[in-house]
Amino acid sequence: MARPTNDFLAGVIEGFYGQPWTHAERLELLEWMERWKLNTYFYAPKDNLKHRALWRETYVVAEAESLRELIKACGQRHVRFIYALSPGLDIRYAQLEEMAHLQKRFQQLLDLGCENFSLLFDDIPDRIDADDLTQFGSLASAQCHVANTTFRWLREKCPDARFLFCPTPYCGRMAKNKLGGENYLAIVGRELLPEIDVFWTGPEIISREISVEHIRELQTLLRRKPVIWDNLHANDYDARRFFCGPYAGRPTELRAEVNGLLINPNCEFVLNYVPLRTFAQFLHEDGFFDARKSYLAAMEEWLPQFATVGAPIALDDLIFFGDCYYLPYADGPEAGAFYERAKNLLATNPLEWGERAADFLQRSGRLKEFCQSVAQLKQRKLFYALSRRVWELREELDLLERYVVMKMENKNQIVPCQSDFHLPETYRGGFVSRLELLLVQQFDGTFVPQETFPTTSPR
Ligand code: GDL
Repeated sequence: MARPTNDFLAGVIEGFYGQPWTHAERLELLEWMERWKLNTYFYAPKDNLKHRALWRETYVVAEAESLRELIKACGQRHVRFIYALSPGLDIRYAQLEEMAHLQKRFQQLLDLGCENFSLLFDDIPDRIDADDLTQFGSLASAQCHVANTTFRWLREKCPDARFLFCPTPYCGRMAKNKLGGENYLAIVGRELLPEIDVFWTGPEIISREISVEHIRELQTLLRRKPVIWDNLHANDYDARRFFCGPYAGRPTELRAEVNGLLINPNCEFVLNYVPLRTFAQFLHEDGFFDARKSYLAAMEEWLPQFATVGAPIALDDLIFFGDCYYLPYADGPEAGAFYERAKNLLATNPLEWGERAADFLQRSGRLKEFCQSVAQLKQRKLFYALSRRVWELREELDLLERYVVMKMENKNQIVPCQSDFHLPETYRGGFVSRLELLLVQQFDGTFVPQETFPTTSPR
């Protein structure tokens, strides 16, 4: 298996919704990237106004200077800086002024030292206005026209510029649902200049797995190898979670089928050490990539960041905690086993428990202690990133412990279980929590109103 050459885009997309990373965080990222031989940083923070909502507006001096510094820092760290704009919310494809706006925006970046660019058309309304339709015939053609024109203009100024395009349907499910219109991807395959790279997130937006077969099918349609925009560790869609598990679910053979692999990780920069470290290992692995082994090694490297003003945190405890926030589709093995234990205690008679309750209480206690010591982290940014999650985890562990103890003490007699720390409205309270309860998701993914959801006991 060939290792990625320098043409292969290997690195990080800052492409999530929510608060963008700070300048200092980006500089730290570049330090990691140089150390781990990641060669690309892709700038696309969704909620930076001038990236998307106000894509026509140029930067003021202070903003431009900070980008200039970042571009320079990328150069010093041997990292390719790619600048993206997302004009798709309101661009009128047929109007010449819009092309002028794009060029003016990219020209400002060229002047700041940037040499690589991208146009993103993800997460935009799936429609095209009448004028554009008359001129181009389809959304895909309209977007290709804008991308090709911008690319040609750019290559005159910068002959080696890399240019990437994110289609409106950017995963298997969207393509199947014909997002963007009939034959969208085939049109892109035909009409987008072959030098332009095309992003793809896999079968889903958040893909559990990305197989070689899946990508080969896409290559035929796109007439090129895609660049993977990997959302495996993105957490912008769920405020309660973050993902510090290993890069997983992609075979190393995938590397030869794509023009690049870029990872769009957790919003909280400090939580990305293990995702990025294991991702870099995956990219450079010559033999078999063992995701769990890579995770355990990366956790050991991450541990020093967990220095506290009190007692030291043990690696085993950090791993147990990390297993609770592993990957979107999987708990880490320790968390998985803990969950099964808890579930089993709730479902069985204490007379059958043997040592199982004591074992559960011991593990729960360990996890709660970890949550408590997080408040003593010297690195406050890391604590702030974790504080709401550990609060919530502790609260659930507390409640489960109470229930298990109640069951044990009452020898399986059902007595009301109450807790002064888990009171109605302040515990799992609020409007959104109530909305969440209205529709229940079944195992096959479909939703039913709560009353019609089949329960185990008759109502
Ligand atoms: C998306 C968005 C991305 C977001 C991610 C996870 C792409 C191409 N676009 O659909 O900005 O962070 O999902 O929520 O992935």
